[in-house]
Amino acid sequence: MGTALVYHEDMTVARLLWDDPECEMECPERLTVALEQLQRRGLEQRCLRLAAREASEAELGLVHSPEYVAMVRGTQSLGKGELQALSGQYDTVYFHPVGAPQPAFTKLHTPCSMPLPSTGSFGTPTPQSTFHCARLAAGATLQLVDAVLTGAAHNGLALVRPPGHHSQRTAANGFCVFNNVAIAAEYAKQKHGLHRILIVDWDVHHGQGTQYIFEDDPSVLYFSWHRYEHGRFWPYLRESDADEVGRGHGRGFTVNLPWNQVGMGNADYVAAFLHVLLPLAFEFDPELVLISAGFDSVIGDPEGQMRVTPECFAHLTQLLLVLARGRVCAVLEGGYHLELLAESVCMTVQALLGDPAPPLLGAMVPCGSALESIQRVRAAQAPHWTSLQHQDMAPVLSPSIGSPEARPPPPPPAGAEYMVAAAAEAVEALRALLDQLRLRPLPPVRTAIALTSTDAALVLPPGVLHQEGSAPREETEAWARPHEALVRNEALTALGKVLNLMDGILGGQVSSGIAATPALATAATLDVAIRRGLYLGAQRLLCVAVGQLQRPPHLSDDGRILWLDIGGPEAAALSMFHISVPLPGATGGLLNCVLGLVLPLAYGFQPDVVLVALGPAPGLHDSHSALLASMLRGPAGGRVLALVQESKPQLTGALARALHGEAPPSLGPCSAASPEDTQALKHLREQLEPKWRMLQVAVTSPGSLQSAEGEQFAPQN
Ligand code: X5A
Ligand code: ZN
Repeated sequence: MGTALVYHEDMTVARLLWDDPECEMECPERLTVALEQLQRRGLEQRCLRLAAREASEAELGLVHSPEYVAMVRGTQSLGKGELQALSGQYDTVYFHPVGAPQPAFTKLHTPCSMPLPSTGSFGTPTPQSTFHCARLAAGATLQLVDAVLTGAAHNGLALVRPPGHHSQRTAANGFCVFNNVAIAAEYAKQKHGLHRILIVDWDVHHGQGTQYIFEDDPSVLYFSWHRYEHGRFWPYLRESDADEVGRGHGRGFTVNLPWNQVGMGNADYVAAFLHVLLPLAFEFDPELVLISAGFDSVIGDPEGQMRVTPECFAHLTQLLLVLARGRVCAVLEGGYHLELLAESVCMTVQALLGDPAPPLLGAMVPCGSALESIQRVRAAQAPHWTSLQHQDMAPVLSPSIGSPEARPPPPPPAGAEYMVAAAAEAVEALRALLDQLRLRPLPPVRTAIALTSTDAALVLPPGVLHQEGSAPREETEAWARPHEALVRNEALTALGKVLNLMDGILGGQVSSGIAATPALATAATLDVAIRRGLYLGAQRLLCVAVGQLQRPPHLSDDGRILWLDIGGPEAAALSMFHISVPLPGATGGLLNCVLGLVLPLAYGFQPDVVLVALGPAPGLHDSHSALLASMLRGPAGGRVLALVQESKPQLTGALARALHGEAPPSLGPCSAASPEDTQALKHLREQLEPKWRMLQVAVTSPGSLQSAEGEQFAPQN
């Protein structure tokens, strides 16, 4: 079990053979640089490597018409001139002939060069055409789905080209020949009997091909964000806007989040996941998640012109891994800046492997245009999704898009030279940030657990280490001093281990830890852990206290500690850094609380470390605690310390697996939030939104955008 990586070097053969500035970016090096970087980082070696097979004609027929498949097959008998003419019949597509001269570029030795299966009804294998490559791309995706659905792998990535998401039933489009992800979704339904599949299209372009294929199908939830600019960006479609929600039985199962400006960054993307995709995804409860994983939204990409940094893809992946019991298949789509494509692919694979994601750097404040888009899609989808109902306070803005006829004609494509220059500039700006990330290597130990003698028999998940070390006794006593709850020998022993764990986490030896404490010592231990964290130099510390844990009275309110009490007596923001919310009763209420409050605050605060403490009466199901713990790995770069009471082996085991990167158990179909819980959350968010901008799901008022800038407490990185 683990992460599958599906690839075949034959997919590097197809390339553009004539002059076409719009098509030349879709080049073979996209695959080779990505694979090379995976190898250099030692990530490829950690994956279960699978050689891609070709999809059969029947498999292509799950989505495409027989005539279209025959047309693509027919390209094998055409010469270069005829192919160029044929390519011109489609929008931004090129076909590669059979037997064209191999370009001179360094071939990688890949582990995937096993012989191809014979091609059955397709006759003699013709291993150099677009047809062959495109069948491998679809086949690779199917193999990945097979591996994940048979349990041979937990999750995986298919490194493929040509990409797929623009391809339609009877048409190639936007470099795409066969719709790899759509074929895989249909295959998962028919061959594996699945009923609910989520497709997350994070490529910067709208996967209109995928949208058309599933627009009336309620068994496939299709989510896409895309550069749109009010319809002025390719593919210039009215149906890419937020008000397209699907048709017939499929209404509510197409979710479009159009970006009307370029330059969207990490805060915008994380906000879109927390406030749009994830609430719907949990309510949908998918059995499988397919990612149309294009990386053309990364900073420096000439197509996207966005500002997302590569590590954001680790966060997006992690956020999706809590769905469908972690059955996540990522399939390459676009991505045209070679270096940043490779970096982003590495980040995605790292997250799939369960490594903690590097912290997101830079201000976590979504921009006004992103909020406007988020608001519009929430309004369009609210009739179809319980989780969006009764939540928003701001009135819905009137649509800003005119009819497609009224929009100005598309500008001429930017010259390749200009794009290269712009990309180079953006990458330079990013380099300092990337270097900063590399200075903080992954800790050698991913998860350590400190148990008391009561729990010594607990069977640990594989890979989780027992932590026996302790701070010296005298030192521990000195730290414990004000607390009566810590005078007992057992409590002191446990505290010594907690201090040692905290040192390990902030010192970079351990990523996350779990510590058991004797009953009634949890609150005092938490207090000491906080003080120790500050003493060790933590600038910002997030404390999530669940279930009757008193906030230590002397705790400073200077912005270094954000105290979040889940299960407090009432919804109250006593200050910007002291927030209390009652424990939601239903699963739906808990999800609203986690996605709509806890995670936006956590991502906005950018803590150095997260402390999660489960008090005497946590009132949460173990599966809910596990979900909370695994989602709180994101904001602090994986640095989480969880405190639990001893003698709760189920809970302790669930937390250990979650912090170690295992997918939390599925929550199943979720019950709707109670009106009281929804009210409480709304009340809190109203109070906190002006300060904590990641909470916003709407532009407050048209004029307030500029003046609000810079008001948020700004973390010093
Ligand atoms: C897969 C993908 C982009 C096509 C751009 C056409 N296609 N201007 O990223
Ligand atoms: Zn794209």
